[in-house]
Amino acid sequence: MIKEISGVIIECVMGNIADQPDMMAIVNAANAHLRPGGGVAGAIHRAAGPGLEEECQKYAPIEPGQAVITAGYNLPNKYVIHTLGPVYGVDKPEAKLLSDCYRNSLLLAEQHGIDSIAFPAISTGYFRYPLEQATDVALKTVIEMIPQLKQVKKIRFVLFSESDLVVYKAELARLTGS
Ligand code: AR6
Repeated sequence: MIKEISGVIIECVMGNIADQPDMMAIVNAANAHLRPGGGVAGAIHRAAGPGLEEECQKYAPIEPGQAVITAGYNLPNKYVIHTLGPVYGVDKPEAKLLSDCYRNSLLLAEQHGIDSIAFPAISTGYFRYPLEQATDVALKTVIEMIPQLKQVKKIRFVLFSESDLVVYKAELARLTGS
């Protein structure tokens, strides 16, 4: 599914965040210590190689909602933006912290001249944020940011299952009135 809002393309696809070769940056659903871990972080660190973890140690630990940027190492992407989502039911207020992840990642992308960026569904795996609620926060935050974006021209949401993709598509259609 592809939508264009004020010259910025928003896409929702099913796939692996570590296999998005046409994106200048990908976003990591990181842990506070910026270590490999499982899920998205594990896939990204495996594909990037040990240089990524080494650079990450300069910035760790990070707080929920914060984002930091590194090179992409063996990934096909120039940059990785690492952000720490809230653990649902623990880090509060969850919606604000999750929104901060998307906003701060996009602000870093703007500062680094990034024209295309792919996001996973932050916090919806090990951190147990309910997918529908997290989707609402993710898409609303990105759409709100569009008027401020001068560098970012393409934003891709990469979902790990067909059922997650269905939720994203429905929410994007609802928010964009089509
Ligand atoms: N590509 C795209 N999406 C994925 C992939 C992938 N390769 N792998 C999982 N997902 P999670 P979190 C989906 O757990 O909830 C880690 O251990 C997954 O189905 O990666 O923010 C870190 O080290 C889910 O929908 O991130 C942290 O400790 C979404 O991506 C902690 O988990 C996020 O799942 C972060 O937890």
